[in-house]
Amino acid sequence: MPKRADLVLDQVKQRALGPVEAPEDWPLEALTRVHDRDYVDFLQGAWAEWSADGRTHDALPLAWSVRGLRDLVPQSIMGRLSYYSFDAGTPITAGTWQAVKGSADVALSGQERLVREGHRAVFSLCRPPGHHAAANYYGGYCFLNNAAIAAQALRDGGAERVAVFDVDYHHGNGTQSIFYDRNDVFFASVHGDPHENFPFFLGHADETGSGAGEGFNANWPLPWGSGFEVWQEAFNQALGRLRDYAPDVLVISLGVDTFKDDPISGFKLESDDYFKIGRALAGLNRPTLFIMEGGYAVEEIGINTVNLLTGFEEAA
Ligand code: 5XA
Ligand code: ZN
Repeated sequence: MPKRADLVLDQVKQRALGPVEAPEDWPLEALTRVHDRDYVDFLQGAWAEWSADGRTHDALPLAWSVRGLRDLVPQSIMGRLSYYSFDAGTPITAGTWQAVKGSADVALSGQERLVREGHRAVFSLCRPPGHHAAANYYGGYCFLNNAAIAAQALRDGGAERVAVFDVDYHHGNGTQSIFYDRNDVFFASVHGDPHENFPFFLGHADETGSGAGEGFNANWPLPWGSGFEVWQEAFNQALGRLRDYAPDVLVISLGVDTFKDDPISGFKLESDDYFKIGRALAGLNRPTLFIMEGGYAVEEIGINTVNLLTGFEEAA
């Protein structure tokens, strides 16, 4: 729903949060730093392949390789839609590649401005979101992982330690899996318990990283119905871990589907709570890149997003 981005942008402008700028076009190599090349090629060509046979409806997967089935890349476009996806809620349509490439460009341009122009913070109004997309699969409305692409670009630009803090209602399974065995990008997430929430198969508290990444992944799954007090306690614990990690740059996966009236989520945050979250994030005192993720309470999405950014701005 393009209106969602417009509503956020309206609030950014109304509250004069800062200059609004268009992104630059980035080379595909910036995407393949975190995504597999065959996956990016698939995304880029999927609609042309799908529509070549005269199909005009959205492309959706039909079957998945679950327990006992083989992990082979099928040849047909129908098979590869299944191979590269993990849910049935993320259709590919005529403008998908342009949209996801544009969204990644917004993230890449954001990190570049943060560093080059020495800003305290930059907000990348990415649409569609990215945190469910892994190195080689899409789902949850996400195709390219904007936060991970930006975090990697920050590393490549010279930041030694980057932290990604995901405050969206849903666990950022894609971001977690991309950095799971690394200690140069710390991932922390507060989210709805995957026992009862999408993405269901990642996001538990015992997922702490592997190999060199052991101890550099931290999850706070919370029950459906959690209000700000419960949420804030987990959030404060995450802040403590982030402070200990002392990243050179902080990336926030900013979803506002934690809002009490969000139609697909189960937390109970109020619009005013977002100011407090912004202030607390500013307390980490790091150059900070905000990457837009989810949020479906259409009337409030702009207000809540910009409340958080205003809280940050006032405290920074
Ligand atoms: O953060 N992720 C989302 O908001 C999308 C969840 C998709 C559920 N079908
Ligand atoms: Zn979400």
